[in-house]
Amino acid sequence: MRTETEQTIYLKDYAPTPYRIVSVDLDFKILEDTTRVRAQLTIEPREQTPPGTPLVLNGDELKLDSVAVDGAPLVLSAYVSDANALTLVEPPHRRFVLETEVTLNPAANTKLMGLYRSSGTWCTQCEPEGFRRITYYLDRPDVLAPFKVRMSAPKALAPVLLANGNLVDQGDLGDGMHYAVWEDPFLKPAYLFALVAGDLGSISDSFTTMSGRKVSLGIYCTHGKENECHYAMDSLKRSMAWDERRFGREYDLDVFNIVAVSDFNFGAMENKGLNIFNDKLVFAQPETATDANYHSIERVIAHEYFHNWTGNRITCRDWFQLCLKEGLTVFRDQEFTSDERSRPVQRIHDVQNLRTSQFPEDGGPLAHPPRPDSFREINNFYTTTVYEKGAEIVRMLATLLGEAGFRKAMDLYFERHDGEATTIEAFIKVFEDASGRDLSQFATWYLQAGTPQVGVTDSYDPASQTYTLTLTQKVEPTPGEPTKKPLLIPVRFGLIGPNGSPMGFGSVSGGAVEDDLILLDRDSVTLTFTGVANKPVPSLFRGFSAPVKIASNLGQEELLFLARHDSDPFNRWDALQTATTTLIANAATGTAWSGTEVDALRQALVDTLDNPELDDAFKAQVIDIPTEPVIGRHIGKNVDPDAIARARADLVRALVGPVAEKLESIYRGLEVTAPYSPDARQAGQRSLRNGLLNLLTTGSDRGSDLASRQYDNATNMTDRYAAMAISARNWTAGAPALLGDFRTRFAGDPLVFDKWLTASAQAPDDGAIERMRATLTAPDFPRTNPNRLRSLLGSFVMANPVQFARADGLGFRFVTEAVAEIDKVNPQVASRILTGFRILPTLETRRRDVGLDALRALKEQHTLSRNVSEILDRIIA
Ligand code: 0A1
Ligand code: ZN
Repeated sequence: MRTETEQTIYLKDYAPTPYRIVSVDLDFKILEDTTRVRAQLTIEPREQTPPGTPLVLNGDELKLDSVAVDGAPLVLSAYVSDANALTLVEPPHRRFVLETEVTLNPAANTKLMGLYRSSGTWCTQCEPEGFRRITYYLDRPDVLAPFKVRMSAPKALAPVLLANGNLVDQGDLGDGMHYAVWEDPFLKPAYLFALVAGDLGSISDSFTTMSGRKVSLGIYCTHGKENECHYAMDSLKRSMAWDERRFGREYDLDVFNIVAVSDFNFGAMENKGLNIFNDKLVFAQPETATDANYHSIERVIAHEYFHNWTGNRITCRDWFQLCLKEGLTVFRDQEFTSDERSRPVQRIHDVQNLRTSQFPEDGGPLAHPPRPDSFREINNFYTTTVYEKGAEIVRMLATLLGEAGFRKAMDLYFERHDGEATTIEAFIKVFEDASGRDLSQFATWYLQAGTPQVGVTDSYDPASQTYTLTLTQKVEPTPGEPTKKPLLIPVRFGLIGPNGSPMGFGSVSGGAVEDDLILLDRDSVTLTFTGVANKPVPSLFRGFSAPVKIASNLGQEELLFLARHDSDPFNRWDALQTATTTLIANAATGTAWSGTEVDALRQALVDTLDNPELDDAFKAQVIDIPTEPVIGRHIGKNVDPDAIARARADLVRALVGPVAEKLESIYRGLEVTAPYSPDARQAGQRSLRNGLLNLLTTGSDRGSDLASRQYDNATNMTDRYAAMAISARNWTAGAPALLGDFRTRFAGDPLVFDKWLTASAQAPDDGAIERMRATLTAPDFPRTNPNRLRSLLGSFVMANPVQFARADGLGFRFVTEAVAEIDKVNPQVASRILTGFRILPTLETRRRDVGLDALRALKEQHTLSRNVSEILDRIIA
């Protein structure tokens, strides 16, 4: 059952609009209950447009109050209008001004797209298609125009009036009203429009650019939260300096403002000169924010700021090109964080994230290419494939071109396309022109879905001192793509000799090798290395040089050898992850581990902990045992989450048992005594200590008490939250008490409530669903707030397979029922939660069947949004 249109949009149908928008003048009259929007659009036909071509402007839930052309009201026969469009049947064949008026009710806008109210503040979200909920417009990213915005509002309700660009006028209007006029000189697509009106506090600062211009910086927030905005401000200034240093990019307006709001569908939005943020990515103080929160704030502040060049100055021609701005900007924020903190630690963090969320997407029913060629609902394509795989593709370009070559290409990109709305093809062309390389095969990364699996076999011939390495690639079919082309896969590699040091070789033949880079460009490549004195251990995909799954031929002994000797820190980490995953996956599917294997793995972990040369953050990543969803993904089919959870806990117990005392003493020695600072070193120390607490809690009977003690004595949220979350995830004897205390201790702080919701949703106990149901149906649960809903339901579907994928179907049904309710309020949040069902094809039959039953019931019993229907149909198909 459904009502919304089911139309599919295709990239191949792209055509420019027949009319251009020359300039935009907007006038917002904001009153307590309604907002009147008057738009004056200066429009002209393109040269090729035949006279009499209708002009079709997009709308969404709009009601037209009046329409005029060049000041004269239009007669009824001259236009057609409904909620979704305004059509001028025969517009003048010259430049003209179209004036429309609509009235909005922002308080009723629970979809949080367009103009809405969040805790009383008026704010906007226009990407991708929210502007059409504000006024009739050519709402697509290739329509670029200069905007002038006048806004008036009651002074008492909205002393702060902000929009894009520079403030050019403001004043009093009498009757308690005032106004402001903002002008943005840069051409922009409507999705970058923003407006904020409200009673807000703020902090301010300034930044002097490399050419000596002074930019005023402001962060606006609810009164009383100003003190929690300083880390965001510091991150902003560091981002601005970094983009100058690393990419030669300078900020271009006199003002840069950020506003924190509590109701927001995503993390944040890069509106020109006026970024709007989910407040969880702005507010931080040690008592209520964790190190991970500080880390995300720094990253997202940088991400949105970097969009000013990659996204705003150069934008996307159409929404199929989304990864043009997103993949590139994620790559840039990852690089920023690597430079600001530790490169290997950041790389491991990013790859963990890729494997936890992107690989499952790419290997399941929701797989799609980073540059898709059709969609029903564009909001469903703000995915980890577009963002994170998109970033990996840019990283591979950087690997292929080298640092100087990459910078040269980026300079050419800015020079050639500044001020344009462009495409992935144009982006790749820049890299070809700057490097002289043919990247036509490489481009397949953007056009094809699925994670390649790379197979490895090798042999050594002592008589001729030759080493032979064969690499193969294969991509499983994905929805709509039964056959796959071979990709150009850059494999950064090294050979390691028996004594653990790097090994040279004479020559190499059989394939393309550039220094330490193998270019795997066919289904299979066999390389012959001569002059190899001993049998080497190959270290492949150093730094995770390509987003692939490696079916390594290395046994545990060789993996542990790499973990000890590889000069590449990423591969040291990865070798241990692979060794651990293999043991757990085998045990969960019936092949028990041997005592020797566990002893060897334990020794490798202990040696890492004892190594004085490694930093704490890295050690914490090494001792982090792969999560149940990651192991499930590794097994791939007939997955039984209970068996995985048991095997994982058994392995941790076997690993920890004999060294529990030692681990506890390291844990005790790592307590931070200095005053809290979110810096990488201190945060790393806490993450190692909490990683040990996690091991001890899963693997020994010491953990429960240690965690409760840590919870009670904690002086910051990082330690307190870790103690509670670890207790909950292991459902220790102390867990219910900690959850109870946490909830009351921080009652009244919504962002801390989110942490409670997450911890509670991830607990694997059989009471989890009842607890969640009680929370969700409590009369005071803020059921329109995306953060609350995602913290509870998003964490449940993504990180609690034991309860979500219960064989009795209770977990699935709980979620589909919640999704049906949420869909009525906010379709974007509902469809995002539903994507958790993408694990169905990997599950054992019984669970898969009850999961499909729940989805079919959702489809049959409810009228669903386009967002939810599209995801549902793709999973059921
Ligand atoms: N461009 C933003 C992401 C974003 C997308 C959609 C939104 O509302 C539906 C909000 C933000 C970014 O990459 O940060
Ligand atoms: Zn972005």
